[in-house]
Amino acid sequence: MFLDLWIDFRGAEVWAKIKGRVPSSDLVIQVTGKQFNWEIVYPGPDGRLGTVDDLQMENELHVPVGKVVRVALKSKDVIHSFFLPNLRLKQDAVPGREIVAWFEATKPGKYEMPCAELCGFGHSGMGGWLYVHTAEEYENWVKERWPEK
Ligand SMILES: [Cu+2]
Repeated sequence: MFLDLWIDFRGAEVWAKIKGRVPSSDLVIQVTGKQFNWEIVYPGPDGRLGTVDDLQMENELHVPVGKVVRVALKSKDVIHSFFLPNLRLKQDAVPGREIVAWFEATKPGKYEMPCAELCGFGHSGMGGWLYVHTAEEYENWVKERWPEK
């Protein structure tokens, strides 16, 4: 009983840190679940979503290492769950809502990005990859996508 309360007491602080205060982010990316893909929209050089330089990709989330990334999660059909097991992040994507999640990847690499909510017959194949790039790699990736005119 005491231990349980202690966990609740200590856990509340951690929960508040992770879920309560979203730190100011370096990058905002929109991730939309739809049967059976993750649709990823990057804001482009202007840093704003919903503008002409947005770029859409399927199942590939590219981010720089050591930066706070804000994910605006949506769903086009049913409930999906955005899961980055290596980063201990799991958040439902719910139709009709935009839910903000965030992470800061500390190690470059390629990590699994499955859907963790049974969302239909194609659920088991629904997944993508999180690519965490070094600062230099990321810069090159951006240059390739948005070459300056
Ligand atoms: Cu799904």
